Amino acid sequence: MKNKCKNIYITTPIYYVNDIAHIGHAYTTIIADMLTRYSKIVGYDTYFLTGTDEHGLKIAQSAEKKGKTPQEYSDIISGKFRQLWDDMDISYDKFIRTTDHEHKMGVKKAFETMFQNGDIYKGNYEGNYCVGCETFFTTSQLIDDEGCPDCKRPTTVVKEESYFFRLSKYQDRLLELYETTPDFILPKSKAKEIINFVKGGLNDLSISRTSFSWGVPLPDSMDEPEHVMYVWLDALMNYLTGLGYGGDKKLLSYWPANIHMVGKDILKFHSIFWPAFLLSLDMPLPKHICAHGWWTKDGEKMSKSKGNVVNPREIISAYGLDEFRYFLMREVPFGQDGDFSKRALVDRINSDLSNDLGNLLNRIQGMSGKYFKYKLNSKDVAKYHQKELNIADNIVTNLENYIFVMQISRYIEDIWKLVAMANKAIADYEPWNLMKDGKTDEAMALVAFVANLMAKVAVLVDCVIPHKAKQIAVSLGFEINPQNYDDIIVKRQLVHSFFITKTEQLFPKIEENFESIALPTQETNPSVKTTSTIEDDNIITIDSFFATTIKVGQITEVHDIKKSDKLYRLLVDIGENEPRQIVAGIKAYYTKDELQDTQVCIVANLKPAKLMGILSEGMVLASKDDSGLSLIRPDKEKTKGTKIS
Ligand code: ME8
Repeated sequence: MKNKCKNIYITTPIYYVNDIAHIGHAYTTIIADMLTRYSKIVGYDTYFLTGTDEHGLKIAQSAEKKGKTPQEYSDIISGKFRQLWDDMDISYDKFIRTTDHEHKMGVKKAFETMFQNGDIYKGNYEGNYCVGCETFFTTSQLIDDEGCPDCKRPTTVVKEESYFFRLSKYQDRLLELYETTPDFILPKSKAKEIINFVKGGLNDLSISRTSFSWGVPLPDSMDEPEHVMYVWLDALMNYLTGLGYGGDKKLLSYWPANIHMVGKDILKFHSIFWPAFLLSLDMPLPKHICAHGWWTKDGEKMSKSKGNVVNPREIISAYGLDEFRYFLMREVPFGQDGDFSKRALVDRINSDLSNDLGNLLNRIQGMSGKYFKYKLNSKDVAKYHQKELNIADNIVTNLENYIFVMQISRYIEDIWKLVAMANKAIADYEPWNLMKDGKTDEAMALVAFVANLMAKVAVLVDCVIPHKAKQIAVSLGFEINPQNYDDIIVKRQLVHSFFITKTEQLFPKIEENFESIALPTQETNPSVKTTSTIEDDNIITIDSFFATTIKVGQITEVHDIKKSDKLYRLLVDIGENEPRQIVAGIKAYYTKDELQDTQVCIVANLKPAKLMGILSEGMVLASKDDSGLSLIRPDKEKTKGTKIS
């Protein structure tokens, strides 16, 4: 087995208890869960921490509004978070609360250590504070002298005695960190903004408050009963106290964290404040801060007042837990913003899960039952399918490269290449004809080959859709565990034999009609057509249309191609980690300047092809008539990567 001794430590943010969990919180937690499950199956000793952030003015105010003490209020909401993660089968090892006694002890210990190291001093704070973001701002950072630059809500003026952390002292060491560890912040594209911020100069940070009391008191040695700790110092410390820092230290061997999974909204706290605190504490730094994008609903920001907050429980009960997990991880490349719509979810379920994966299992069950009494052996698989096996194994070997650089949607996309390969093998070799022609050995080899591909898929998607992966494994008669990961994935071994069991449908198709926008009936509006006059042999269903992924992209570079007066080589950013390279025959109609930084629509799931020896990873959409060629573009600027439907 792989280096089993390696420790992996993965965390989510600890969520504020001023609100109940929605799709954004679920997304962060699901991705962290996926990475944890992956690390465990690969054989790493993995620890996964999540929890709730319960101190600070924001929570105190929310509790007051509900007529509860902050502790009572925190107990209720924290309990709801934990219950949701339990119901969603999130594989956390510890659920930490910042009101836990051990945590508070650890935070005090950290304050004392920083103070002893000369990094904390007493002063007076005068500035602006956003309660919603629990963040201090200088007046020059505000919008119209008052608004929070992050959430835009009004800030309040704060003037009070405070302890300060010498953040400014760490400016150079932070810049050195970003330079020497370019993958400290992932995706790497997000590092630039942080580096610029730090280069702009860091002010020392106010780390204690005296105007309210709902927080961790300063250590007794400071003799400052009026002060409580700044909530972000308290909160960030959870990553260490969760391992026993300042207490029994039992789990500190997991430190440093491999992955702090966060949303982009709190990247600054994790990539500036947190490493500076750790440097002051003389503790090793985390390996990666991974910042994902923001979810909106049907193109709009979610908010309670709009009533458009996506509740994970509702989605899961309507569409299924693994379906929800799959959608979140597959739909949007990590780091990009995503839009949640039921239609997009149902499209994914019906195409990727039901049509591709579910049907494949169905076919394996059907063929093995009909031809081989549900018993398959792999003895002739290599004889007939070695070439395909090599291709499949090369895809599988490469997958590992995607995970810890957060190319999660890419990981899933490549696994689906195995699914496609299996479905194609059935179509190409036609086992029903092999059986008719008496080529039983060949038919057995084919069905067993397909079952082996399915076994690999099941092991690989266990971290993504764990419950359905187990259903596949039960149907194939094998187990998903680290030993089998090692045999099937790492050592590329075949499963010698299968005893197939028929199970219920893996992903039943969802019949949901999204076209049902209420139209006036014919009686009230005679101009509304009720029968179609379209006459076209090529008519397609909506499903066929959605097999094509068309996305909005931004042209970031335009290059000539040697010896071609028709083609440009374009780099088009469609919100993935790398821009797509596309060769387009539009040179006769557009100058480079006319194209640079403009938006276009591209077919994003076209098989890559070489044109003039250059790989083209998509097709730019255009329309051409006698008057020439025009590119098809969105009429208002859209987020890069937005799907066209
Ligand atoms: O910031 N899209 O807690 P929080 C994507 N307590 N992710 C979203 C999201 C959305 N629309 N909304 C929330 C805090 N999130 C602090 C953290 S850590 C030491 C302290 C997710 O309850 C995302 O992960 O406001 C974001 O970073 C987190 O919830 C913020 O949770």
